[in-house]
Amino acid sequence: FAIETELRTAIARSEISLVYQPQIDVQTGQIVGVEALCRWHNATLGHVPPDEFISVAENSGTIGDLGAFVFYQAMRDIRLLNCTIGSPISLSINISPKQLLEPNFVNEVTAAADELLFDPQMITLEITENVLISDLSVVQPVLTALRDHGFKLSLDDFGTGYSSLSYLSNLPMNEIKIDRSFIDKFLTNSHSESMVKTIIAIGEFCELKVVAEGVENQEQYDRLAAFHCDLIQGYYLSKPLPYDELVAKYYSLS
Ligand code: G
Ligand code: G
Ligand code: MN
Ligand code: NA
Repeated sequence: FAIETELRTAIARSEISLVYQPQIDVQTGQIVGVEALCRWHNATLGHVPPDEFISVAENSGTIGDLGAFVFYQAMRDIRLLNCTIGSPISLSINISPKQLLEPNFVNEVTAAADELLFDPQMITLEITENVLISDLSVVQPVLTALRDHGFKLSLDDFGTGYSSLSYLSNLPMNEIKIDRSFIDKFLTNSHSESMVKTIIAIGEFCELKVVAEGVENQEQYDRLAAFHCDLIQGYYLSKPLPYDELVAKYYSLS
């Protein structure tokens, strides 16, 4: 219960921060976007990983506030960055299934983009595949509304959950992210290699961008490039960085 109690006041105490992990276009080698990931440091609990506190937030009714904090902060940061660089980058934000299905979500995220003058076309909302466990008749109108407002949609952790090709063709997605578990071992495990190739082929066929996450070395990068994966993310290029470090590493103007 300590996590739940502390989490209620974590935003007010400025304990939640964001880090940004670059996404590189394999064709050009340029950064074309970043994924925002949240971090929580609490005086008594120390660093609590998002895997733990996101589900607590979902089950204790605070995911709406936490999620709104994340998308406002991320849009503020990346809008500021985009104002100072030549070619603007896109912003990927993780949206939990519970957060997505809160009645005000579409209004709030749209209002945030409006207020901060952030073009929704430059925002990708990442939704994990297991959102599809929920009733499609509930999920689909929300996704369609987001697309109508201009947001891009990405299916995160692809290959691990319950999607089928019929889901994919019925949902207004723009992108799929190959789950890290396949990238971890696709160089040595033929099943994982087949999964990676198949997901890339599905992406091509469905006209979806394909992102590989968790790329940790050059061999993986080169192989994914040879397979025509579109975007690469992972420690090989950069771990997720606080805003100031992201700017210093990639955009220092000195
Ligand atoms: O950053 P990383 O290790 O530790 O993230 C672990 C998990 O937490 C990932 O599945 C990631 O999608 C999720 N996560 C990180 N930040 C957020 C966030 O702001 N919102 C949601 N819903 N999930 C997040
Ligand atoms: O599920 P999601 O894709 O949102 O989560 C991304 C998670 O993967 C974050 O926890 C992030 O810190 C982590 N991550 C990013 N790049 C790498 C990597 O190259 N290797 C490993 N092991 N984890 C990574
Ligand atoms: Mn993600
Ligand atoms: Na993922």
